[in-house]
Amino acid sequence: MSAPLAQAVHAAFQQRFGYAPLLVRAPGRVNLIGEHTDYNGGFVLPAAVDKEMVFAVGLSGSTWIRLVAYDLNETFELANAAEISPSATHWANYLLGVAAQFQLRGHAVPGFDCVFAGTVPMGAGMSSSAAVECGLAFALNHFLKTGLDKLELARIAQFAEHTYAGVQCGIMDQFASLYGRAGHVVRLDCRSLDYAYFPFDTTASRIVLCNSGVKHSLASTAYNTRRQECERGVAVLQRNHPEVASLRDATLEQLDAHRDELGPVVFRRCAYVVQENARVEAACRHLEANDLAAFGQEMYASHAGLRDDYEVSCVELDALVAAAQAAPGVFGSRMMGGGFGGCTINLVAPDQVDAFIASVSKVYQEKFGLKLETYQTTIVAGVGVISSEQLTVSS
Ligand code: GAF
Repeated sequence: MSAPLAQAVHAAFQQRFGYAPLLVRAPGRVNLIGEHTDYNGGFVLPAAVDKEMVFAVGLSGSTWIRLVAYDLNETFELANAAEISPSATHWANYLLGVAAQFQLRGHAVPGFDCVFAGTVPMGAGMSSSAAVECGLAFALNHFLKTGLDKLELARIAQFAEHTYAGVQCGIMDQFASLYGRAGHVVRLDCRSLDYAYFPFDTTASRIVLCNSGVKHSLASTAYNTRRQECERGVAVLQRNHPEVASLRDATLEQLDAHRDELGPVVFRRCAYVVQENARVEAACRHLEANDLAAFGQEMYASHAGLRDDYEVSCVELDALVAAAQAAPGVFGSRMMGGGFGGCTINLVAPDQVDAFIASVSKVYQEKFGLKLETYQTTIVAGVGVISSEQLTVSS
């Protein structure tokens, strides 16, 4: 947690609103493997990381909602908290959508004040939006004394994204932000919502993110189209296999048998999802066996599927993965998150990190004339209160 950032947000709140807020931190996430599987009832393997959003929140004592995006130096105000609706102010929707979800569940939301800022890069596939949603959901749960568990808060955040951001996302990002555990990745079964933590030793393998700088727009129809294509695939399979409730239940043999009815595009989308689920399960076995080389091979295969069959990569991400594959000390590399830009995730031997960054940056500069931004991340705990001790730590 960045104490200076929390101090700045705290001070901005005090100055603007004149009373003491609750301070909350909400991390972004990485996903080691299992992409576009969450909304198909499949498996994912994310972790919360040390790129975080920080919130100062308090009840305003009136009907006003007053929101301050500290990084953007922008304010949004709504006179009556009982009349929340989607706004033309893009960033405010992630917060308003969360408050609206509490209301939909029958919890009256009084006026509140919120200042937020963060270090999760926007549009980098690290779930800055989920961090924003989860942080406020956590704070409102505290103030409204609603006593909702973390799973319900994740759902609130996910549905805020559906309704106020227009992205029919799965639950991975919100789950990772809320359920993160320091030093662990979490395997989530997105159908049963069972989960298990696996230790991930970042001293044996560093997690290095390479930001293509290409902005993905999850709200762009491409993400929602992928989801619809998967649903079409399930509908075709169900005619012959009523037990197939989601692609999680489907097999490659079933897909092959109905290839003509599915059509080439839907076939490829579905085949990718079925194979990616198998890769997550294999990857977890490799992690338990401490076999990072084998784990990395699953990552490369995941990228190939995302590029060729799911078609959510782009030339910049493909070039970054190819450059990583050619660099020394890299266990695995792939695009991460929704796609169409954002970051690659790379597992790199600690003593090779500098050489890796230098060589991939050089390739990126030569190929695209772009300066590559990279982040070395550590795995942290999920959403929580920032204590006064944490706030006063000097760093
Ligand atoms: C985005 C979505 F928000 C997630 O739910 C998930 O589908 C991911 O893309 C792809 O795995 O981050």
